Amino acid sequence: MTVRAVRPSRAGTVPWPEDVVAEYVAKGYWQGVPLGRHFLAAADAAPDAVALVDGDTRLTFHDLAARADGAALRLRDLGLRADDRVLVQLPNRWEFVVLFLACLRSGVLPVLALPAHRRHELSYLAEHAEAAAIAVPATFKGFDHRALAADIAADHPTVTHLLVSGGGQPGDVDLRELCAPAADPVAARAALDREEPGSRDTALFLLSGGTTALPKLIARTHDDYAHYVHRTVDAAGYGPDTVNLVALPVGHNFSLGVLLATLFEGGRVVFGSPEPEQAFELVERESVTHSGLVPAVAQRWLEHRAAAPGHDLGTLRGLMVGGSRLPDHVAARIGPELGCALQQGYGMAEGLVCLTRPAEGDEVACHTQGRPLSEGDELLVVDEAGEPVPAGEPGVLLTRGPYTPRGYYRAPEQNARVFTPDGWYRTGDIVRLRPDGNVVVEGREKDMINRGGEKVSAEEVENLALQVDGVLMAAAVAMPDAELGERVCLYVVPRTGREVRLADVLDLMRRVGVARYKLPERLVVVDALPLTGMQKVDKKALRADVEQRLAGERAAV
Ligand code: OOB
Repeated sequence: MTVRAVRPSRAGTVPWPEDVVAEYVAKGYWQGVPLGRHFLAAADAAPDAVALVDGDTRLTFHDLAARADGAALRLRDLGLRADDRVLVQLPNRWEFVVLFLACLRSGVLPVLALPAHRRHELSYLAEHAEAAAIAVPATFKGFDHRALAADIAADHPTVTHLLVSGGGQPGDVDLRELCAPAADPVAARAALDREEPGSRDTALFLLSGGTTALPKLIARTHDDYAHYVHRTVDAAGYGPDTVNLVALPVGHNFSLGVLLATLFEGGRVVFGSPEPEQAFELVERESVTHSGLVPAVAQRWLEHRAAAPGHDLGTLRGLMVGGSRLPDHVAARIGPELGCALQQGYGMAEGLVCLTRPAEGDEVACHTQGRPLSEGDELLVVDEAGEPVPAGEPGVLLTRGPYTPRGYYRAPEQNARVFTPDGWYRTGDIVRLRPDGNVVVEGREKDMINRGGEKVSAEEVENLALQVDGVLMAAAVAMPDAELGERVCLYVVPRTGREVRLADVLDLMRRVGVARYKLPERLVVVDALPLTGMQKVDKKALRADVEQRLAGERAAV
């Protein structure tokens, strides 16, 4: 076997130390096989099996592989090379899967944005990743993604191609044509195999959930992501008979892992809406066996099931729920009411993912967020002084392991804050580690609002609010919400003699072009913000304040 140099990924990724690499290789966590080859192995094993269902489009493994290789060669024809970046903002459609696999095959790196992102986020990502291309649907849910992508391309000279799905303009690359099968699949495969990416190269960029003003990029390698995917297969029990309804945005680590895990096992991915009526119809029509949801959506499934029990959900075996805390009382209803096994998930784009294991029973599934996927995952729970807490006590979780990179891409200051010198990532989550190895998420120290699984950085919202005329000070905090768990509440101190309304803040955020899920849903105007002894804004006091206001309002009705 030829030994390849690891591509530098234009410097800025933080590699694992060499001794750790040697250990991960020796222990078999890193198999030295790029992700594209794992997919092709599954495709070769069952070429005629249906791999992907998206509405009326059904692609077999053979189709999908031929399309991925066709698209990989066409990316090269456009001049895109290994390590060039494509900013991908595609909804859960077949084109996403083809383009993503094409990237894996060619070494072009996808930067996975979410469909909800707008100018504020995309323009930063294009800049920071030095995107060479942007892939978007022409329109989606009434929004003109093509127009926004064209504006961003005009501002960013690195962007040379717009890949547009369904209705582009002259000069755009038609993404569906790009994703057509290779004319000669055998030759295409051979050509791509000759220049296959190295397994330790970066394979993709994920976005961090928000804690800083702008999202950070997480460079994930072929080896590290393949380990995550394979351990997901083991923990979820996927096989060739798995039919997985992937309803959450595929740009998210949670759904991307599940999607690849299903395909690598020769199972079938079905794209569809998470809304219960449509989802239940799909479960029936496609004999869906598994799905993954955030708690807010799982709750809607339960409500719909209770109100309209008509659909036959008999094929459904496993429901993975994660991304934000699933309340124990909701967890307890899933098995009995939906007739399938609940599997809780707690994880992060930075790496570590925990899942409850079906064999450990209902108590674990309903009261914990699971245990790490890999025996190579290290977990350390520390107190405020950074010392390990006594066993079973709550503290901040630090982690490192074979699929948790040692730093963000090109973010040395942030890395100095959230990665320790010996490579532990400080998750900012407050957890309890049970003697059986399962984690219970108790809270969070980081300044983030988890709106039904969508992560909102308080700092980002505050910086935007400070641009509103008349705002002197601003603080964003989570307010509890029965449906989404949390929503964004903004406290502001107006300048003397000025008035600030929620509409003013929303106007500004819309003008800047911020993803909608970040918009505050309540504004509280105060004379001063409470401060801690360290003269920082006392967010705990603000959270208590908004809770009290909500309780008062509930009592009043
Ligand atoms: C997943 O990934 P991200 O990157 O969107 O968000 C990570 C953060 C965690 O640090 C934690 O604060 C929160 O989301 N979180 C949970 C949770 N799952 C994630 N908080 C409480 N309970 C849970 N079950 O959200 C993600 C990535 C892969 C698998 C699952 C979730």
